[in-house]
Amino acid sequence: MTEARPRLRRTVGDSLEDFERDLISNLYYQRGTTIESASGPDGYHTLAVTVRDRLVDRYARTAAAHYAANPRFVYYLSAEYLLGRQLRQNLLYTDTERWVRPIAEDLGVSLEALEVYDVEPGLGNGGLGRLAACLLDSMATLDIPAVGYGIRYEFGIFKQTFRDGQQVERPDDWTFYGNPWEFPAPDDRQLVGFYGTTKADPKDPTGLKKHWVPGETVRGEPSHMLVPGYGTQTVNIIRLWQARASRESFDLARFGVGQYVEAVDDIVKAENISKVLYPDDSTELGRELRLKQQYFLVACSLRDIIRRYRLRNSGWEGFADKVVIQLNDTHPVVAVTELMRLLVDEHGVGWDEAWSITRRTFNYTCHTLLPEALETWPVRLLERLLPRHMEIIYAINHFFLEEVRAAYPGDEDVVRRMSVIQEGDERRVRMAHLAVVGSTAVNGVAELHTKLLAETTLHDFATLWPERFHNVTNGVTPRRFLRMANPRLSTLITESLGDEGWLTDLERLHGLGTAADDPAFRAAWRDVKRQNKVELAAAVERSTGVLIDPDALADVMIKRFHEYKRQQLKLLHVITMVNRIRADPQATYVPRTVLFGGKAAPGYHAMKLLIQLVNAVADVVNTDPVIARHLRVVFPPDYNVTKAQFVIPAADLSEQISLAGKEASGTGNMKLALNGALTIGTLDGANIEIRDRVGADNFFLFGMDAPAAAALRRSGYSPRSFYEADFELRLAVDTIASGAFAKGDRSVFAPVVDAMLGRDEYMALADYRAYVDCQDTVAEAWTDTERWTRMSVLNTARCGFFSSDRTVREYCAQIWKVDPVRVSP
Ligand code: Z16
Repeated sequence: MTEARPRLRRTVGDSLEDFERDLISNLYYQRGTTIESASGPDGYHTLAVTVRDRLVDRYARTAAAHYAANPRFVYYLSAEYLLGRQLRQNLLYTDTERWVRPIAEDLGVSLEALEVYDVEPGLGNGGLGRLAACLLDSMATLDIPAVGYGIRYEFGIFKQTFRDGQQVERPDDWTFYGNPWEFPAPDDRQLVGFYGTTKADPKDPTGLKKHWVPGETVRGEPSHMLVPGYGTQTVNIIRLWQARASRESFDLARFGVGQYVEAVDDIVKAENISKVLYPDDSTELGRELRLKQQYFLVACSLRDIIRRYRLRNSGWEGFADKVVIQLNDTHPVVAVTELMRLLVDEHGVGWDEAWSITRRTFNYTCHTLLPEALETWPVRLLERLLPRHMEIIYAINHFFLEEVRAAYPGDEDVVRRMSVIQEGDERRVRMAHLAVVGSTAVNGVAELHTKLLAETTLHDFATLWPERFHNVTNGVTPRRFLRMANPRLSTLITESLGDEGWLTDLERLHGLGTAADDPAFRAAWRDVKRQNKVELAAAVERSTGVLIDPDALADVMIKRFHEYKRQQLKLLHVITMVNRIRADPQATYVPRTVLFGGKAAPGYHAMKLLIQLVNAVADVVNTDPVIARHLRVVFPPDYNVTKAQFVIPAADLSEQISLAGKEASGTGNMKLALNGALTIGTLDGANIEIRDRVGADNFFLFGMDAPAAAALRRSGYSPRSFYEADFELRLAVDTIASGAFAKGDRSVFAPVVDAMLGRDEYMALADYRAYVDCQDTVAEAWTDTERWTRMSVLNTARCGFFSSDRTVREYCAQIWKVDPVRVSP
């Protein structure tokens, strides 16, 4: 569809009358109902397709402009996307909300009432998936020709519920009521092979060309969703693949002898490939099905990319000039071998030329420093599942190690360290090494992350090929995370700056710097924050039953539960506040609401127990009349993009307290600061760059930096010595150990205590004192309302850098070397 030359004929009008007529028409002829009998879902679906049609019109013109220009395209390969709800975004991007409100009112429904049916596609875990969505938004906004490729998981990230405070996972059947935002494109289906054998090509003297006979084939069926740019005509797409049984999957022999049910088994097996998203955030899990998912994504997408290339081009010399592929983490890295296989085995390109094309086509973004998050796959598994790819990996590695040996004659240690194959009892393929070897550019996602990558994880590669290493600090889209999430603050900003230009030029927020000194502006700023908190309070009461005070300091920690992010440190602070109030109930305390949000991977027992402890502490705090006067703890279940859009605008304090050197970047930190929350944080990830920009006076810094943390670990870290040396810390840990949060049962949370006093892998106890003291400084600062507001305004004013528009501009200039293509109205 993308490539056909559409007739440039308008199909939708651009007046309110047209919109209203289309709504009625869609209700009748698409939904098959009437105004009188329409249900809520009928209303939602009708509105959705009516808005969608406005984007289809732009998409058709975008496809035509791209066809005519035959530009260089960015192809973003990602196993995860967290797009968020689509309805509000598309109303904003088509500027139709102003029509929908009066029409809906006439019909006696509200937009808010319809929006409850707008299901967020939860096709990702956390930061990496949401970053992919922000980058796509910014690429479209900057008129960059781009396609995102991903998997259409039938079940996205699980829904989190709490039973007796424990996380219980429920399946996310997100398409149950249908998805009005996607277009199936069965004509563009692809066949993907697995297993089987390889045969030599008798006519190939080099032995590098082979023929793969797969043992199993699966069909990939694409559908696409529209990705509109803001303030421009460009509408790009994200293409998602779903696995379907291929004709070969039907076991015809079995059908013949009446084994109908057995024959259908293979269909089920094939369709399982895209059934469910792996719910693991930054922990490797070497499961065969996951590797199948990765190859499925890669195989379908590369064939589609080649199909698109061939619509306007021929020959392979120009391929890497028209195609740039960005690999989002190691998940799609098998693409390096698949492109080699397609070129060498299927298209008869010689190995060297194929390698040159491949290397020039790919770039790789790394999102972690945790060794356990860097994927490795057992050689045995690859040999079985993708036999030809394993051979290609050996060949790539062979030529690569020749290069290493030439650079470091006699140094077999460096060869062992750099090899794509990790030797040992179970030989494994290091996907990050394969990615670096097969790419032109490799990037980290924040300055510290890139620096540490080059010094540690990828040190040998950064030494051999320094020119390949880049930093591109992450960003967030100001459309979703400021304009849509925080309309009140957006209006105030626009009034102050004079126009809405900041939405696509976020550095213009600097213009708020002077307004920070205007008491009337500060009062208006506070008023917005308070109204946002009133709204959040209502939502929190609905979901947790707990009342919160909109005048209390809203202290939020929203992110996946992971030991390195240190929710346990936050909890020690909460318990310390409880103990202080208990010890002196008459003293004055700054009223606080601590809000937690986030999921733990279903198999991550330590973090699931910590979730249970957070809920148990919340229970004790909120039901003790003395404590609840000063402190509330709430944990609304199922934190996701939709909930983020409610919480972030209401936050006063942003908790970014990971152990320095562990959080690659963070992006919630950017969203919160942009919405005027002050950060309490360590010198980790992008926190450093946030602090550099907002100013040290407007940021609450505490704790060890990365070198200090590394030094403490080397010197033999003992959490017990910190426990013994600090009375309040000891009391906090002992309070957990006493069973105070388990009705006196000391055993329930004993593993939490043991983890703290035993290994304390992420050295929370070492940073406890600095953290609690820093929180006292925060409380003190909060009492000076005018000063706090000024700091809040300056955070927003100085965070323009963290727009994903800037991130995309940097990718374009440093890595992609692509130019925009304008689409005429
Ligand atoms: C993920 O969300 C991230 C890293 C990773 O290896 C796997 C997943 Cl699913 C996150 C990082 O933890 C975070 O620091 C970063 O901001 C985000 O990716 C986007 O780069």
